[in-house]
Amino acid sequence: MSGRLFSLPLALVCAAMVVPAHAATIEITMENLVISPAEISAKVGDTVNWVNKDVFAHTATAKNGDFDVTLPPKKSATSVLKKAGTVEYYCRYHPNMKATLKIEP
Ligand SMILES: [Cu+2]
Repeated sequence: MSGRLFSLPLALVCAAMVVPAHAATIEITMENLVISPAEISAKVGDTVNWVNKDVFAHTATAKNGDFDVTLPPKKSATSVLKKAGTVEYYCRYHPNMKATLKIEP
């Protein structure tokens, strides 16, 4: 009987550990032809939530080819960072929209 009483708290602890503590979601917004923040740090395993607040489409296209996300007007998308490095990216439709993503291991 006492064994069953102890198993419930243990199960709750295990469930809490499924999501690694360091994994975070960072939000990058595109509004009025500006990517903000222009420079942000993240870690491998983090999720980027790309938010397009404009009424036209944008892309987040990595210069090194690591990612190429297309964002229809007023839509958002997510991508998970898999590789460390400093990635410069831009919008293919508006090449003067540029930003940097620093991905730490
Ligand atoms: Cu654009």
